[in-house]
Amino acid sequence: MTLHPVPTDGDTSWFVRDRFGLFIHWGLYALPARHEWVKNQERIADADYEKYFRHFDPDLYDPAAWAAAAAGAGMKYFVVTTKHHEGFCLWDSELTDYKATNTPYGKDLLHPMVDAFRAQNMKVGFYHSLIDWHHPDYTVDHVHPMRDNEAARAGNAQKDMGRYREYLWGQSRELLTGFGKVDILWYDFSYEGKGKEQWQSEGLIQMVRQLQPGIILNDRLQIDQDIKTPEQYQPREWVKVDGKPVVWEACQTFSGSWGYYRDEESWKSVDQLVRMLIDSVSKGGNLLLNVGPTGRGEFDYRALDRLAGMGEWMKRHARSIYGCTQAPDEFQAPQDCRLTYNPETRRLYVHVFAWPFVELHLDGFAGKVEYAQLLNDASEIKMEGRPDWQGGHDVGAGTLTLRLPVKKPNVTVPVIELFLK
Ligand code: JFZ
Repeated sequence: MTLHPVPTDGDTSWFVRDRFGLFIHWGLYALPARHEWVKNQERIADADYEKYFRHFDPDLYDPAAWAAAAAGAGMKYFVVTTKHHEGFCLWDSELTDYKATNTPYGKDLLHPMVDAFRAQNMKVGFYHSLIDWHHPDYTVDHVHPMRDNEAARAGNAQKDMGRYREYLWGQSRELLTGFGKVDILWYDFSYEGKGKEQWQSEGLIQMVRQLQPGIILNDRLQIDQDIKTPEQYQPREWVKVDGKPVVWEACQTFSGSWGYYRDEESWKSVDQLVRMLIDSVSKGGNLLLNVGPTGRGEFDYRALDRLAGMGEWMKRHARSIYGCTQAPDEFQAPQDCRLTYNPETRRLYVHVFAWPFVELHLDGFAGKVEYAQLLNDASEIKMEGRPDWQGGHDVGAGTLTLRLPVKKPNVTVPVIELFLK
């Protein structure tokens, strides 16, 4: 049978249909352009990091263009860093001066973004960092940029994490009351000493649910909520908690870092990215794919190239993604393939990662398929049982054999649509 994830408080009904979202990591770290953790990695003091605040001026920022690029790729929701670990805020928060409106740019970045993505019918998600390397009351520990600075560590005695918690709650309240319906809140992250006690996660979750009933909450407050968020890896099977399948979303980068990283050369290909999206859906999950916009406010050419390439594929294959999930157990994917399944239309999709020579053998499918076609051009794929020539070579009785064209169709990943009986 088809697997159903364990129900939770948030409304995940749209989320498990939409499957594909855009992550945006944008902040001052776009200027050093060498990782969103640069302040930490290079142990940069506030006074030295200040130069990025003084020079932040994304004059080419055009959120309508971002939203169009995302929608064109087939993405249905987005999640943007309202604040990352560096502490800089994209919106005009009343609780800090460390925000976009006080940079040379001088304007709120978040409202126009939310409007632009909503105009593309995309759902709205906020990533919000629990960690804060700028707030005066946030204590210096082993994960802090000033971890090796004795004076900074000594300063902990004067700090009050309770005040930081009020700031965290207060900003959460701003984000959940000032931007209309927020569909996802993606807190990040917790560890020993900076976790549910410090954030008072239980109360925070209550407040969030009261302000935005139905909102989807992630799993990084040290109390699991609606979704699990495997990061930078593809799970080998449907993600489970206590042995039960849950709603999950893999988050992935184009090139390794989340913030804009000019010199990174490890960009994934369109082909690889499309396969990652398929792979997630074939295991009942989503893909949240990240762009790190530049300090001028643009998606760089490599990101635009990948988004356009994915859109080219999605244009013809979206129906093997939206509304789809893992195939029922009785259908096992053949070698080099992934299966997805739409339980409403009862169509099964065979995604062929490596194009075989003319025959694709589907063990256990015999007698179950009414019609088969290539999804990209709706051309019929002929079906056979056991071939009667060459002694049926080595094909067993329960096997359905598809007769494929010799040449791989001219698409990134060809998909065969099977109409079940
Ligand atoms: C976190 C962030 O630190 C990172 O910058 C990015 O925003 C990503 C989506 O989320 O990444 C993590 C979080 C936790 C761990 C490692 C990376 N961890 O616990 O090892």
